[in-house]
Amino acid sequence: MKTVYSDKHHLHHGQAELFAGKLVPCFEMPSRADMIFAEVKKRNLGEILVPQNFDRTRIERVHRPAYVDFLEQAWADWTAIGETTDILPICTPARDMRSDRIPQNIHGRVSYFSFDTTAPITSGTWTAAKTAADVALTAQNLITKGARSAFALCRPPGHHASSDYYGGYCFLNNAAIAAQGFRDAGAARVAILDVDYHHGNGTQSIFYDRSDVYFASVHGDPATSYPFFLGYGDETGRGPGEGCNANYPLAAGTSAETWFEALEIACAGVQRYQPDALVISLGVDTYEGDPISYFKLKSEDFLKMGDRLARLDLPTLFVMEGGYAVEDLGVNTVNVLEAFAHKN
Ligand code: OKP
Ligand code: ZN
Repeated sequence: MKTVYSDKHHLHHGQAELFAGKLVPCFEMPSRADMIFAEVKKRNLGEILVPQNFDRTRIERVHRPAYVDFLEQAWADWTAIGETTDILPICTPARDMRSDRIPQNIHGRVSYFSFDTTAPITSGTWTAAKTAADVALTAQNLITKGARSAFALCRPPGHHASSDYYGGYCFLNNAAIAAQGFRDAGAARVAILDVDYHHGNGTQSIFYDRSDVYFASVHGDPATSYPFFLGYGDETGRGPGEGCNANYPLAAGTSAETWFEALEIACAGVQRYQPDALVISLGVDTYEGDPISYFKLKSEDFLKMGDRLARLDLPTLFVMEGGYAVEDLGVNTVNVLEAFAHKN
């Protein structure tokens, strides 16, 4: 399996996120992608490619142009008012507040386009996020050109970012951009299977009204797990998209055995949909050692996961999402990919 990777992810390096009432060092750190990259090389997963530079219009197929403008300009707008630290929002438009007017000043704009306090924007965030989207599109293109699988080693991750807001360490939705890439290259139906511990709220939202992209996710129950406000089992899609969204929320503390039962049901849904291509939002924060998540998969379970995903027998793009037990992150991630490649 080929890997697409760029070291430009280092340009995104937040200082701190708000966690349990304190500013703590960001869990989503550059060493994460470095660890995965080192393991890909160590185990000879396959050739490693740098991303091509795609036009911004490819991103705007799933993100609102005003949002992309905001991300590209945010750091310049922030430093223009004399600020020098990372950008974090002050407030968020809740329930009955106005969301039809984009504020003019940078503090207002940051608050408008974000939904939490975990994703600082730094001087290099736009370049890193744009490059991660390019990584996903480059890997998608390999599959469109005939490869059976590919690994997009994206950082920052993407699945919490929606059409016009960021949060949860995510700015551009790499998996959604790639899924749309498959559609634009002629695939009639694309499925996205999200195995990250956290619900992929952004991906769900982007495709919620559509029948051409199926979204399935196994994740921590939003009643007790981040991102709290999306990911319940009764969210099944809307209008033409009815039946094309499938959530499998599991209680915090869920065992590997129960997790694999849910994966089995999610895989059956993907199979029924008969997609032309599959995108896996690959978070490995389901690991028992993850510092911010609460499932109990062991490193060997990630081999089993790769094995199961291979049996779907579909052209498959892996897009990196979460995983914060940095020491074991490379092994857990490459376990999925290697087991998958072994069967394909
Ligand atoms: C990003 B991805 C939980 C705090 C949650 C944000 C988590 C973002 C996860 N106690 N902080 O889905 O891995
Ligand atoms: Zn996660």
